[in-house]
Amino acid sequence: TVSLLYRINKLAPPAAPATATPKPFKPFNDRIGLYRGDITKLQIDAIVNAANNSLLGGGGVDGAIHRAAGSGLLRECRQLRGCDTGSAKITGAYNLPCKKVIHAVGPIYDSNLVKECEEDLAGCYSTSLKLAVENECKSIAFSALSTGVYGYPSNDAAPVAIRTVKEFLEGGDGDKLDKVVFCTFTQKDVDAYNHWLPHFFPPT
Ligand code: AR6
Repeated sequence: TVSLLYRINKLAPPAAPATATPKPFKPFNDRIGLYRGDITKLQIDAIVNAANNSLLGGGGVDGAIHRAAGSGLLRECRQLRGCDTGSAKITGAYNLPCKKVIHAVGPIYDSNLVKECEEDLAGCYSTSLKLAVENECKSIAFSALSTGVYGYPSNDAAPVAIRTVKEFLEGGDGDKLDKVVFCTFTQKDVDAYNHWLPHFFPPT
C-alpha cells in the first residue's frame, strides 16, 4: 500500500529523537525494504511472528500480534498442535490489516551451539518464504526473529536473515515474491540491518 511503500522507502522516524536516524536503504530491485515500527500495523500480504513451540501466544511481538488479531487467531493456532524450532506454520490474520500470519519458531540462542542456532534461524526464514509463496502471498514482513526474549545477538541474526532471503529471491520461486520487508523495532536491530543490508545488496 501507499503508506507501507512510503515507510519502506523513507524509513519510519526513530522512536525517540535521541536515537540515530537510520540511513535510507537503497532497495534491491525494489524488492527489499527496511521498516521500523509495529508489525501489527502493516498492510502487507503476510507478517511473520516470532512464536514459540506451542504457537499459543506469549510476550513480545507474539503478544502484540495475538492482541491485535483477536481470539480467532488463538483458536486457529490451537488446531496446529505446535511447531518445531526452525520451522513455521501459517494462519489467517483475523483483525489484523495483513492477509496471513506466519508463525515461525526461532532458536533460543546458545553461544555454545552457534551453528545449530544459525541453521534453525535460517530454517525459520526459508520455511516462511516457502509458505508465503504456497499461499499466494506476494509481500511479506519479518519481525527480527529470536532477537528479543530468545537472546540471539542482533548483529549475528541479521546476516542469517538477509542471506536466507537473498538466496530465496535468487532461487526458483524468488520471482513469486514482490517485496520482502525486515521489520525492526529496537535500535540494535535497526543498526544491524543498516550495517548488513548493503553487504548483501550493495548499492548500485
Ligand atoms: N512489532 C515488531 N517487532 C516487535 C514488536 C512489534 N509490535 N514487539 C517486539 N518486537 P520477541 P523472540 C521485536 O521477544 O526473541 C515470545 O514470548 C523485538 O524488539 O518478541 O523470538 C514468544 O511467545 C525483537 O527484535 O521474540 C516466544 O516465547 C523481535 O520482535 C519468545 O517470545 C523478537 O522479539 C520468542 O522470542
